[in-house]
Amino acid sequence: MSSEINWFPGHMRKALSEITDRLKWVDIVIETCDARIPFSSRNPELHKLINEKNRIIVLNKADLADPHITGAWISQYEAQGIKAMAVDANNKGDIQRLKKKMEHICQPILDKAAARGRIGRPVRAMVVGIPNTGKSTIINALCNRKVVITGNRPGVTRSFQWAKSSDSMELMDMPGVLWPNLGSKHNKLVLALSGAIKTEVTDMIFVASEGMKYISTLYPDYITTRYQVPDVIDAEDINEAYERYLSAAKKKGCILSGGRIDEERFASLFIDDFRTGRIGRITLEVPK
Ligand SMILES: Nc1nc2c(ncn2[C@@H]2O[C@H](COP(=O)(O)OP(=O)(O)OP(=O)(O)O)[C@@H](O)[C@H]2O)c(=O)[nH]1
Ligand SMILES: [Mg+2]
Repeated sequence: MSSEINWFPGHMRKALSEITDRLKWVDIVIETCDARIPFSSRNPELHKLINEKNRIIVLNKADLADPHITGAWISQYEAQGIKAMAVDANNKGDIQRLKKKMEHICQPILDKAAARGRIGRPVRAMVVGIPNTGKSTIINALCNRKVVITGNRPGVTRSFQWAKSSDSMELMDMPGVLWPNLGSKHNKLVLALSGAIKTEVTDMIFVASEGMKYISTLYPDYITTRYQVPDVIDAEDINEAYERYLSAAKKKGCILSGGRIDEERFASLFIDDFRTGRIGRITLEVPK
């Protein structure tokens, strides 16, 4: 992957304007981020749009993230007066807590509506965020049934869609949106590694080898243990990092006929290991 990576197709531009147009219809916005990359998975364009609304930041996929660092992020948000929650969308308790928090935040709006005669009006929520952070999964979990499409790749939801959780809650699913240029080289790398950027526009060998190098600096034992490679001597040494990458690929049997290392196959395997938590619970960004 080069630092020129960019993925801001037409449907994302359209989604941004759909979000802008429909914000007035909702009482609260759920901004889903990826708990493994809480900084890079927050879209600055979205942030500008929803800053004035009732909002909860959901650090989703918390089951894949380092719980101590997730706790530190939540504490930081709370210290800043920002409502935030760590969520595993597949955990019923987490979803119940999210629902309760949404209802609590929206209660004053419902009370006002009731005073004007609109008794029992449902809470209306919009779920936004970058691709593949689990927006649609959270909506299905809140509805307790499969109402919207989910998928293990970015760009699954293509247009806004209402989903009714119950008589007391209506949810609007939105396509995941990135932003032009995607920030620093670090942002791009971790967005690609986490699965927010579609595979076709990324150099997977670059993402995997740089990802492995980066994870080695943060969690050296995880890589050594999973791939049975030597301990890191100098985490910044690119030659050593590349040797460890090749050695891990060899250990995993990624070898082409003639004995050459199949770097591409190992890249997919490594990225999949990271995305499914098989390397360990990893967070790539700590609060500042
Ligand atoms: N481990 C784990 N996986 C999750 C969680 N939430 C969602 N997923 C998985 O993440 C993938 C993406 O989920 P979606 O709900 O389709 O994500 P989305 O944000 O709606 O994605 P787009 O519509 O493409 O923007 C799916 O494979 C889900 O099963 C979670 O809390 N933990
Ligand atoms: Mg979706």
